[in-house]
Amino acid sequence: MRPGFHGAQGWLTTVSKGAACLSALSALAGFAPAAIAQGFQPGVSHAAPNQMGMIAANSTVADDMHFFHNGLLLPVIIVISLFVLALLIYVIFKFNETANPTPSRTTHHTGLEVAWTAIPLMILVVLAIPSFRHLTKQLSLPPTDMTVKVTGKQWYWTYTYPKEANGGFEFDSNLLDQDKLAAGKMRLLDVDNEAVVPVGKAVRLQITADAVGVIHSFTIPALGVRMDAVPGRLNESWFRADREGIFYGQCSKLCGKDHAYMPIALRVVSEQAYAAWLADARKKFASAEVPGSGDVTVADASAIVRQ
Ligand SMILES: [Cu+2]
Repeated sequence: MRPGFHGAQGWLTTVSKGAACLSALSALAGFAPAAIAQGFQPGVSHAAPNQMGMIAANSTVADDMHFFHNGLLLPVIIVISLFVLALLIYVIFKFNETANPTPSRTTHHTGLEVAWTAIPLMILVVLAIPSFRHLTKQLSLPPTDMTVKVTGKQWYWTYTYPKEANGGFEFDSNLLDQDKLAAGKMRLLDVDNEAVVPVGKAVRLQITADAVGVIHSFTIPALGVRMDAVPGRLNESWFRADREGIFYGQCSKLCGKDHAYMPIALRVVSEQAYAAWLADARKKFASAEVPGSGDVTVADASAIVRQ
């Protein structure tokens, strides 16, 4: 979390802290040691049961989103709701038939009409400014350290690590067999091949969909990433993970019969662990040699997904 957001978010992070306590308690009780060992943390990797509020932020973009929602939108809507409730209660008691037998015949009040137009307008402007600022930050890529290309298919994801970043391979990431889930594995979230990235590095995501497929949406809430995967189009997004662990997401565009069964599992590891994983993955996925490119064109993207 950015230092600047601590104050504004203090009372709002209570819920996530509660979730962290619950996970600590369950670990103490020997409830989920395997899951903890794999970097899984309820409320951090994925929403905990009965969790309120959002999953803990793990990138500067997600921090901004949390601040915008928790620090600005929520207080504004609470004040407006309480104000309207107070007006309703006032009217019910002050202007009921017994208290006010002869009602006023006023139909217009210029000052009031200007006020109830101008004040909501000003509230919207106040909300729009940080909203556009956050959108710009989310969509303008800073200088990135590496690129991962993500292709949404029916119904799984393919991750491509371009040659320039010591990659040159790609692999499919499929939902695990739900009937044979190992202990500590998350139902409907864990996959056979996780995407892996190093912690603290700006990762550029190039997101597209199978050229002959449908539209998907690549979403990882903890990292503040959500981007449509559209056939024939290469969208970009980015994130910089603040801490290690496994972070889950799901396809967020209704894309067909197995929409619910194409989860995203992204593991954030130390740089050394990432280098070791890269060396392994290059061997493991050697058969799926892909053209290297940090700037895969749409034509390249189609060629890759057709392989
Ligand atoms: Cu999908």
